[in-house]
Amino acid sequence: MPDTMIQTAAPQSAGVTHLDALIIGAGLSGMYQLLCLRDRLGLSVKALEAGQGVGGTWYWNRYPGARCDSESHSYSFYFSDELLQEWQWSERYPGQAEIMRYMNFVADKFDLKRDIRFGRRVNAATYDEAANLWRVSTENGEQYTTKFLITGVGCLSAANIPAIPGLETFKGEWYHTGSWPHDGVDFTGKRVGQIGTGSTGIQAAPVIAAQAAHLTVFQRTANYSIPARNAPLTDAFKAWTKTSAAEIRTTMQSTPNGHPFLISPRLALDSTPEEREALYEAAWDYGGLQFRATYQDMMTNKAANDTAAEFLKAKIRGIVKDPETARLLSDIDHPFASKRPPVDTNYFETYNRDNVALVDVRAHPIQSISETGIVTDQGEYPVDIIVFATGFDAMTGPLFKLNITGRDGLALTEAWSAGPRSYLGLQSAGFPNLFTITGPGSPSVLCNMPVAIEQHVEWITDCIAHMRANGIERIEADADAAEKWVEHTNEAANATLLPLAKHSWYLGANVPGKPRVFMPYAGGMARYRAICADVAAKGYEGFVFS
Ligand code: NA7
Repeated sequence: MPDTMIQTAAPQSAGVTHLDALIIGAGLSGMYQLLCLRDRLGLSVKALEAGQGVGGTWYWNRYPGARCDSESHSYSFYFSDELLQEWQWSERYPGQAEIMRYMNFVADKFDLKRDIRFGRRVNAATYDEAANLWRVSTENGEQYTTKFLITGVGCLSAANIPAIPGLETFKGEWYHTGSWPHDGVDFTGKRVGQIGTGSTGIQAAPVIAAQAAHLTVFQRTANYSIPARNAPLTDAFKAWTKTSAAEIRTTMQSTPNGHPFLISPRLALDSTPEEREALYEAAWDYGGLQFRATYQDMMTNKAANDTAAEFLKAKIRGIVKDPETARLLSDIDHPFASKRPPVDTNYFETYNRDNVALVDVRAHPIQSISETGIVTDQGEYPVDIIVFATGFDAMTGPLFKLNITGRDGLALTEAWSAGPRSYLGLQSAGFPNLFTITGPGSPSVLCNMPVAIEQHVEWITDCIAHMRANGIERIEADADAAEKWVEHTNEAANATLLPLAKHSWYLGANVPGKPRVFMPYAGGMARYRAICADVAAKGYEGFVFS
């Protein structure tokens, strides 16, 4: 038995549970990390989860139309061939309910739930330097100590509810899409106001409009969207995903975004306008995020991107019948895919319904919420239900909510007050033995999530195994290495068109007062994977062991 398999004797003190490793969150990240540390390394480990079940982001995001934009055969764990053979998705893109079934299937197959404590929201995590332990508490008063603390809290789990004056006086119902009631919301006969036209709002609006008496969409920034072309999977496709699993995994791990398709080597400006039109038309008909892969230079060359942007704006004008609504929807101020590109089912078509209206809140900002509606300088729009599809305090928000305090009383909020300063998105100087799965500075939201998660979890697992095999008690990112990584993260973003979207949550721009720093690593998942592997091969270069 390798010594990494030996269980640490757990010192227990009254009311405190001591662990080798504590994981926060039981979404894809937390579940796989639990499996790796418990079953592969033999550690004493628990996961704490605020929800009453596994699922992470999908546990909370139950809004109408909630569906993954990654194709189902790629929105899967690839670490277990057996799991890949046993699980079968039914549609091209998995809906929220099916993803929840998948998450529970995984949890049950690997017997994970016995080590997940549900209904536990972490409210503080403090590093005790003398003991080299993290002291973690939950809202319901539980206490834990742990050598390793690993966050799997997701990038998009802290709801951004804008501070609009008067919300507290509103007599109707209101909901944020990211904490949707489990029993659903009945829109029948109701006048609904939806604020926000990101990926979520674009999925929700068609479904709400089909049920509600009336839907008013409040748009601040017009957005591109590509038809998803969702459909049931054919038997032939299902069979192909089983026989070609290894090949699909290789493709996903070799591409910048972790999706199961390659980016074309073609350059947009090398094509004639006719060739471009034909390729864009084919990509539009095929549907989904693959549109972005039509040309290699789409995300690096503004003139190339303009060709795609113009094609998509023309599509909007072609679909939407009312000229003023079409103008507002196609008046898009940023390059295509410089904000997270939405994928939809009948989004623009929804504006052709008699019961749907669009309000431009860029020109006429929301001033307040009254007892009966949403108010701009154009007057009140009466509504019975308000849906906030207003996104999240992304990436740093979920970590800040944990109240993490590292060495010498340094709060994470303080350490990252000018923006996240993480080495590889995995660790931060001043926070020993704390790992952040898909943390800021890693590809995370720019990648198909399960691909990013598997890489991070496996890297963390190998690192902990290495420490245990070598009797190392502490790992901490070196401050200089972290600074260099932050610089590299900025360079990687600046080599693309991504920073040109001034209202993007990638930049923190959606949350008033948040520092404008490009947070995810835009250098590509495959490149990032190679960098992490190289760091480990060089004895964890840039980390300090003690
Ligand atoms: P997003 O993409 O952040 O979209 C939020 C939307 O809400 C966006 O249109 C915002 O406009 C709008 N918003 C936010 N605050 C306001 C206020 N105060 N007034 C008017 N409109 C506002 O969040 P999603 O939930 O759609 O998507 C998040 C990710 O989940 C997605 O990218 C996928 O990765 C899955 P803005 O653009 O900021 O002007």
